[in-house]
Amino acid sequence: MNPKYKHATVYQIYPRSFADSDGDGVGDIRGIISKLDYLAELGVDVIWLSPVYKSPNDDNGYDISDYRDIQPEFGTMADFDELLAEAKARGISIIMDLVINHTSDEHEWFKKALAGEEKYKNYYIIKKGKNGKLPNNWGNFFADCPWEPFGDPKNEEYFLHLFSKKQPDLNWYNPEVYREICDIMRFWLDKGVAGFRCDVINVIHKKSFEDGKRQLVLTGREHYLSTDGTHRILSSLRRDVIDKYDAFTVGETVMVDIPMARDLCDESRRELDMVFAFEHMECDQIAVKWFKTKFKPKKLMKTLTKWQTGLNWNTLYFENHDQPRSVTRFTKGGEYRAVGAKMLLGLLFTLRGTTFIYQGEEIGMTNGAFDSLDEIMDIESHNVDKMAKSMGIINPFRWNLIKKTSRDNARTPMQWTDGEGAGFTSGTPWLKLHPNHKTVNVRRDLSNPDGVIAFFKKVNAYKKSSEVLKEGSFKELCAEGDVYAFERELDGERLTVVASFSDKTRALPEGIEGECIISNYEGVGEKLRPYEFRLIKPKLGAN
Ligand code: ISL
Repeated sequence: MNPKYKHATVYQIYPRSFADSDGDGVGDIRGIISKLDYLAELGVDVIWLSPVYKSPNDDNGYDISDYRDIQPEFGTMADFDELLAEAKARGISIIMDLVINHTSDEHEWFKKALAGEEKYKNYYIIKKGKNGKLPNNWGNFFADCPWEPFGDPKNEEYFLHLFSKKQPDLNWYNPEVYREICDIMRFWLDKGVAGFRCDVINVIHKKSFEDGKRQLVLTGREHYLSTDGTHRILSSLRRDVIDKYDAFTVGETVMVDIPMARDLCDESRRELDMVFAFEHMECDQIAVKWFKTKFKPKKLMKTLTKWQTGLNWNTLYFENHDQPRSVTRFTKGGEYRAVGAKMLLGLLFTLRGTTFIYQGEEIGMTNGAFDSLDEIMDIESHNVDKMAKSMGIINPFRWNLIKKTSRDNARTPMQWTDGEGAGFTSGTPWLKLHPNHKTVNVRRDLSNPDGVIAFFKKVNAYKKSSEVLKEGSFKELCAEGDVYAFERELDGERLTVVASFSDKTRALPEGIEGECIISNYEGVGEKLRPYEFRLIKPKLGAN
């Protein structure tokens, strides 16, 4: 693990929705530059920048048509260079999103493949149909079919796309693809970026194209999840590129279990520094993420403990651009929105691991206020609607499903002020603004000494100053009902954390006493108030 980034506070920016400098309704790089002082003030060390590369935008930049150019609506390469320099001047590093499972179908490689150039056909996964049918029975991440006819239909050739049909999967058996991606990585590292968040990195290598075992979703995944081939590619990328720059990588690893995660970031194998696991994000769903069920705190707490004790080093996150907002998912919101947001942030800074914050989480932004599918832009949500329709699910039910799960819930424009356009844009925002920006916004929160941001800063600064929080071991003390408590310990020094997931008063778990150092409430009562969070220095001899 690269020690430079182990204890960093990482802040994810989804450029489209962060800050718009030119009034076209879409966030951009100059907008980000204008907010760097704010990020420095929060105590952010690293920015993870979601894709800013040239893209036809079928999946908001995760479909890249030129890895060495900037999406014009985000600005120019000169803007990017300035962002990097300005961030550096404030002690902030930038990691890029590395999307190398697939390109856009508008990438020149795919265009040349379509034009019949064998060299480039071999950059993608193109297979013959089987007896007039598709090459295999696999599923697709976006509720679609993963095979699309390639070129002239009479050739009966199909290309694989695990995501949208505008995102053809790359052929990682081809050493040319490996060389191209190494060059792209060097291009950005030479500019001075600190590393990469590697998109769906544990599915890039497919070990066979046989039919898969029938599953509710993603039939066929046993053929590509964390294969030996992927391990080999990752260690080569590390040796040939990452290590030469002292860079840092965090892998987005879908459907990963603990043994897989251990292998992917095992120090001796030298593959990734750390991984994003998903299991704790599944605690309010039935079987698939599109079927949400009532949130059960115990399931979340038990899953957190399972990963804290099962994996030596975790990424700590509750939000990103693919997940609904945590304050909506894991608390009742309403009058408890701010206190709940603080409690969740408290956990992100006191569990063992590297803290990742998603834009807006620091003010407790909530799920979007969408009224119908017409207001949703996310391709995944539209595909899910089509799929549900084909299954005979009628509309109020379909919308109910999508409203809660759509990735657009996290993509509504950042709420900077209570003004028109929420201080995000002077034009018409690309995605509906949440009307609660009138009260939930950065300016207002900053002016409140008890605001969510003030709490964020306090707990972030505390973590930076505390070896116990940074390096200490983890031990669960309580995960009963809706109260979570754990201990962090280093060389005999201990800290205890208590967090309530209840909107009612709760008893403090037995045996927990000491001086409360940080809390999301005034004063310390005998009982835990709704969503109360406490960081406690235990009395000597207690516990
Ligand atoms: O949203 C999801 C998790 O709940 C997944 O289905 C998601 O698509 C998966 O985590 C992969 O995500 C990444 O790759 C996608 C892109 O759409 C996502 O935005 C990105 O984070 C394809 O590049």
